[in-house]
Amino acid sequence: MDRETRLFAERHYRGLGDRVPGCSGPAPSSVTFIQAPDAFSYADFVKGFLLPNLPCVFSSAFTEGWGSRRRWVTSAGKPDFEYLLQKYGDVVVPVANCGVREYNSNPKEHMPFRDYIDYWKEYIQGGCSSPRGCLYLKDWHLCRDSLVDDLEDIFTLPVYFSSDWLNEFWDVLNVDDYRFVYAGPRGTWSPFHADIFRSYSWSVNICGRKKWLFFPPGQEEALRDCHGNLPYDVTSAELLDTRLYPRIQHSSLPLEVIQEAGEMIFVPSGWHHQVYNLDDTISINHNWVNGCNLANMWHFLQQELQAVQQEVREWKDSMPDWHHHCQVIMKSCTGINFEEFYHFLKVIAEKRLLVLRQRLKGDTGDSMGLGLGLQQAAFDVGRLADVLASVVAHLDFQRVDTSSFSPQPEELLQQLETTVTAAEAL
Ligand SMILES: O=C(O)CCC(=O)C(=O)O
Ligand SMILES: [Fe+2]
Repeated sequence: MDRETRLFAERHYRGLGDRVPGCSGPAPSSVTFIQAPDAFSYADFVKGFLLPNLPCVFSSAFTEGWGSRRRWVTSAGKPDFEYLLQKYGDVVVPVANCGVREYNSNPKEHMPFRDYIDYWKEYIQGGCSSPRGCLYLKDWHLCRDSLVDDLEDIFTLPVYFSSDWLNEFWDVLNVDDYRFVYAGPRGTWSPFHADIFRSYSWSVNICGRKKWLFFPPGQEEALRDCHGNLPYDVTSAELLDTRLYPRIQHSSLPLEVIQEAGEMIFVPSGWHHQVYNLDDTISINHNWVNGCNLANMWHFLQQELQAVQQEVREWKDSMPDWHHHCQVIMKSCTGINFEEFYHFLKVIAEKRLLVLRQRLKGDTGDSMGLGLGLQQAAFDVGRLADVLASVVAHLDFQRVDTSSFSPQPEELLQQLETTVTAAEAL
């Protein structure tokens, strides 16, 4: 990140004040298509898409050199089953059944990749149908689970998506990640959802095509049913029933995007979407959070806690550890609670503080951990300080037992604020 972009981004967040970042209002009528890698910088992406929280599609030229595009795909543009079998046949992968609804998702099972490929071939031979249903290989953590040593060759992380704190955090802990492979025949699809923790996602079609239906943040409200639940399938005829969907007349049409083979799509924070594979498709998708959507994640976590508190409110007065139990329930429903969110902020903050303090002392020797550069690190501490200030001021965070936290949240906030001031001159 250059200094001018950092100042631009800082002004953007100052201008927002306490409002949650993101675009509101009806969907734009089309998505921006970015043709040429040489003519599109990281700063262009930050200013044009990350800050305004708008989707875009990058041409296949951006993924031209990827090993997966060469090796996983036949000359006819189809998945190279033989190559994939030889490479990953024994790996156990998660598979969802698109034909069966379980709440607003699909039931998942695990099977060897080999068995999934057998199913896929059968499904093609059956004219896109199988007695086993419509199976979709989803959320395969190829990087995390892989014993293969040539990972870099599969894909190269595009610079636009390289400020990725979620994966940076998990890489430090070395237990998990949010890097996935999706693979499925024509007809497989993902039900209506917004991404985990209101993260961004990016997705590249290694082969095949996808149709995306997008709704900007807030537009999903008109799609809620009479119980306040979001639909499983936004294209369902059920939505025309105004007794079931009382606000449907206020809904606007989704932004429809066709993503071709090799193309890369940016999914902004909090945009609900539904996705169809139009052909036999393999994609690589990552979820990511950084300084630009950190406040969205924090806002989402506050909403999740509120929802839990609402659900169990009748026990508030009779249960001594009620607030603690709400955090435990939140952890099991959302995957994270306030304590873990603090831990996430702490891990990233300490890494940024380390490099910035070295630089501020005049030590220019070690560029380790700088990633997108000094200006990006300075921007990051500013966003961390803003969000941590809001966390520390939150009543429910004040109820969390932080006695074993090191550093103490107020102390970390102080360190961040001191560094923000010192980094202004950088
Ligand atoms: O490709 C799919 O089926 C879903 C992908 C998705 O939801 C995402 O990348 O956020
Ligand atoms: Fe998604």
